[in-house]
Amino acid sequence: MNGNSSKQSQATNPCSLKPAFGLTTNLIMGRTARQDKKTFKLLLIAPKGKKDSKSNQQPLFNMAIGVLVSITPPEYDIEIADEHFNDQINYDGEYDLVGITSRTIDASRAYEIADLFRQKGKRVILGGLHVSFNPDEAQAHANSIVCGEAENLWSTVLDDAAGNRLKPLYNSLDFPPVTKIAPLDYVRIAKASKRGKIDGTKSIPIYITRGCPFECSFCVTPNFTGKLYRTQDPEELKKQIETAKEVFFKKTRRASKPWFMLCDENLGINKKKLWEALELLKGCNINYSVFFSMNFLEDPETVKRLVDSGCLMVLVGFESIKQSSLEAYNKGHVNSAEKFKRVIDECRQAGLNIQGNFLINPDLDSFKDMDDLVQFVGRNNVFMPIFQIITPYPGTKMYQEYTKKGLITDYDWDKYNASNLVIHSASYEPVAFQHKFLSSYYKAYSWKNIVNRVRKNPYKFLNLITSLAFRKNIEEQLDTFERNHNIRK
Ligand code: B12
Ligand code: SF4
Repeated sequence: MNGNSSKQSQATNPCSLKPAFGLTTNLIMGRTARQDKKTFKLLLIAPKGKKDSKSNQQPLFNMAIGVLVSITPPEYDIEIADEHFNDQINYDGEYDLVGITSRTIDASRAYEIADLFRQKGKRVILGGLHVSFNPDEAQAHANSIVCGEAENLWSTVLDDAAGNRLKPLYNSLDFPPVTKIAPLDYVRIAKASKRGKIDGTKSIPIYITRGCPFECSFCVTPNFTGKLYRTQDPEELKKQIETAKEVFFKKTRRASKPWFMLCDENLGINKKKLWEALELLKGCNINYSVFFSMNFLEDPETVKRLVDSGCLMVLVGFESIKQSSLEAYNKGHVNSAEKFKRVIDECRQAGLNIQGNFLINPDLDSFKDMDDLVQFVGRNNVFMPIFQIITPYPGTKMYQEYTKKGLITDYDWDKYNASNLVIHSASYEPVAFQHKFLSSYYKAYSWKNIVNRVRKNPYKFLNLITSLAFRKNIEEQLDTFERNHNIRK
C-alpha cells in the first residue's frame, strides 16, 4: 500500500493455479441466454469474518462488489448484501447466481455462506484475493471460482451462467490483461446496496489508480494487480466524484464536504503524475484520505498540495521505529525514527494528519521495543496509530517463504487480521506475545494519548471519533483475549 519499496516487481501472476482449460471466450450467445438475462437475479455478497475490524474506517461499500456492479450489463438485476453493514442475507431469495468476494480475513465466512446457498440448490461463484491464491480450497465450496481480476472475464461468466454452462474455474490469465480502470457506477451501487446518504464523517470509496510497481514481501499487490499500473481518465473520474456526492453525501453543520477514501494501492509513483492527480482532486471540493508513501512526505510542496486538495490524512507504512527492523524490511537505508518524527511534525504544521502503520515481528521486536513504540506514538501524538503483528497473507512472497520453511503455525483464516500470531516465534511464547501486543496497542489509545492527539493534531473532531472507535475495538479484543486465556488484569 505504501511500503515504499525500491525493487521492481518481476511478474504479475494473479492465480497460483495453472489454468485448467484454454481460452474461455464465449462470444456466441444463444437466444435463451439473452431472454434469461432479462430476469436474471444476481446477489453479490461481502462477507464479514468473525474477527474482521470494527473500526469506523470501513468505507460505504466493498470495492470488489462496487466494481462487479459497475461492470455488470444493465439488464441484470443486482442485490448487494454487505455483512459489514449488518445486511441480512436472504438464503431463500430467488437468485440465479450468488457471487461472494473474499479477503483472507473473511474467507471462512465466505465459505460458510456459500455452503448454505448450495444446500438450498443455488449456484455460487467465489472470487477475490483469498480465493485467487487458494483455488483448490475454494472450489470445494462453489460451483465456480474466479482467479484474478474480474473486469475482462465477468461478462463471459454471466453469459455462461445465463446459458447454464458455468465452468468450474475462470482464470484472468486466460483473458486479456486489465489495462483500464472500470469507472464506478455509484447510482447503480446505491440502488443495489440500498445504502443511504452519509455525512462527512464516513467515507465513500473511490480509486484513481490501481497497481504498484514495487515489491514488498508482506503485500499481495506484486502478485495481483502488480506491475499493471493504471490511472483513471481525469474527466471520467470527475464525473464519478460528482455522481458519488449527489448519490451518497448529505451536508451537515459539522462537515460541509464529503469524505472519500482513496483505495489506491500506491497513488504516488512519480511526482508529476501525483501532482496532476492532486490538482484534479483540488477542483472537486472534497475531503479525502489516502495510503501514501513516506518519501513524498519529505517534500513540503507535495504536502502543501495534499492539504490544498482536501487531504485530511495519509496512511503511511512506517513499519518500525527500530533501525535493525527497518533494515530487515529493506527500508533502513531510507528511513529512521528521527525522520518519522520530523515528517510527522512538519505535516502537522502544514495541516495534515499522518496515520502511522507499525509492524510488530516476534523475530525482530522485543517486549521492550513494543514499550518504545507506545512511547513514540505518545510523544509524537501520532494520529490513529495502527499496530499489526506481521502476517503472511496468501499471495505474498512472505507467505511462500514461511510455508516453505514450515513456519506458519495457524491456518485458521479468521485469525488473519494482523492481531494474531500465526507464525512460529523462536523468542516468545505465543499467548504472552499476543497479550503484550494487545496491551501495548491499547496503551497507544490511553486517555492521555487521545487527549493530546486531539489537542495537537488538525481536524480535532476526526481525531476524537476515530480514537474512540479504535480504543473501543482494541479494548474488546484485549478483554476477549484475557477471558479466553484466563489472564487476570
Ligand atoms: C483499500 C484497502 C482497504 C480498505 C477497504 C476498502 C473497501 N471498502 O474495499 C480498508 C482500509 C478498510 C482495508 C482494511 C483492511 N485491509 Co486492506 N486493502 C486495501 C487495498 C489497498 C485496495 C483494496 C481494493 O479496493 N481493491 C479493489 C478491488 C476492486 O479489488 P479486489 O478486491 O481484488 O477485487 C477484484 C478481484 O479480486 C475480483 N473479485 C473480487 N471479489 C470477487 C467476487 C466475485 C464473485 C468475482 C467474480 C470476482 C471478484 O474482481 C475485482 C475486480 O477486478 C488492498 C491492496 C490490494 N492489492 O488489493 C489492501 C488489502 C486488500 N488489505 C489487506 C488487509 C490485510 C486488510 C485488513 C485485514 C487490515 C487490518 N489488519 O485490519 C483490513 C480488513 C478489512 C476488510 N474486511 O477488508 C490485504 C489483504 C490480504 C488478503 N490476502 O486478504 C491487502 C491485499 C493489502 C496487503 N497487505 O497485501 N483495506
Ligand atoms: S502497494 Fe504493496 S508493494 Fe506497493 S509499495 Fe505498498 S506495500 Fe509495497
